[in-house]
Amino acid sequence: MRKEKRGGKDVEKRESMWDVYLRRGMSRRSFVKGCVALTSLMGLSTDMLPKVVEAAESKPLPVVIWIHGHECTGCDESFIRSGAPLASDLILTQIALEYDHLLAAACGEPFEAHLEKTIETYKGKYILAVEGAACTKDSGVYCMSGGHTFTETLRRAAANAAAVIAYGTCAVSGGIQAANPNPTGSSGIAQFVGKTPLVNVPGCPPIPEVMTGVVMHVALFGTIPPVDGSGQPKQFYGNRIHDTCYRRPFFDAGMFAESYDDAGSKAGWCLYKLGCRGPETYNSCGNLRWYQGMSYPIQSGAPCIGCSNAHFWDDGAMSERLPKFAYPIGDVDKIGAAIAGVTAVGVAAHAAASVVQRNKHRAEKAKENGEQVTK
Ligand code: FSX
Ligand code: SF4
Ligand code: F3S
Repeated sequence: MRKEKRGGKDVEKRESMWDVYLRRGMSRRSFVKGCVALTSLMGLSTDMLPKVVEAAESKPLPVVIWIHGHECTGCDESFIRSGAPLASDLILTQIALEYDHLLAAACGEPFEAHLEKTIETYKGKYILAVEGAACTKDSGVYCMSGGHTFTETLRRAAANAAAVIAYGTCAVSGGIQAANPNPTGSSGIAQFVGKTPLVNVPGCPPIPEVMTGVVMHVALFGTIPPVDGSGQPKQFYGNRIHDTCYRRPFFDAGMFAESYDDAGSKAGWCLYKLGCRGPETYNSCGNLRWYQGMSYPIQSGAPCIGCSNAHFWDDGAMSERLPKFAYPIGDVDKIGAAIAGVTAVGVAAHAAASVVQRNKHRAEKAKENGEQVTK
């Protein structure tokens, strides 16, 4: 917030991203670089860069209120490790984070009073980020903060927000709290959001840059980004993990790791037989990865557990077993239909084709190395 003269009077003006760069003595070049990064993060073409620069120069920093329900806080932990932009840059120069249970230094009554003041002052203008599930059993008493149930605060804060972002699978569909037997009656937050536009950003945790892209889209353009039928930004949830997986050629060749640490796993063979849910999971992990593109579960040798899917805990996410659904190898691009229509014959054909292809590959490799082959 800074003061400016209007009609001879001092009035408070909320700073834009450019104002913050100026105040901090940062160069125009680094401002434009920041805008370029945001443009790409939002999935916009470079033609849109002038519009992003213009908005970042003129629009006030988006006020963000960030609340937490039932969860493990992994989503925020993921967010503060955002690499592009760095979380510190985002928080200090690109958003006005007014309230966050995890990151706030303040606590107690002044902190809670600040939440109420922020809701009142920025009515209809702030972005509400919500992590964690809504606890509904016994009027929500199993999740309270500042003397209010989480659901009460959520309802009030959502009703006055410009947009709500459900950040993490818990907020989207209940997550681990909602896993059977769901003792606290936990659910996703949608039923408490009312008519305010809602964007779902699932993942346990989600990729931090996805959250940044969504927040900045709302902030700079005043609308939520294009979403699919599940309310998820198309830009980030348009592909299955399987579609962008670097182990995919091994899936297609029928070459599967049999255990987490066998030679096949280390050589990058497909993790399907270890329970990989990549064929049924929509997320950007294969493209964006974590920690400035360093890695993601499959790259670290762990099968995708489908953490952006609703109810993935009840679907045996952590068990070493074949996925619930098995796919005929030729049908991987028609997965929705294949899930419903797959037959035992198709699965057997898949398995047989896999073995034939794998043995052929082994024989070729052995021949190259001048070795005997055992089947
Ligand atoms: Fe859930 Fe997030 Fe998983 Fe944890 O806030 S999506 S349990 S990473 O922390 O809500
Ligand atoms: Fe990658 Fe999993 Fe698909 Fe195999 S099944 S290609 S490991 S996403
Ligand atoms: Fe989750 Fe699968 Fe990505 S487990 S982090 S959606 S690879």
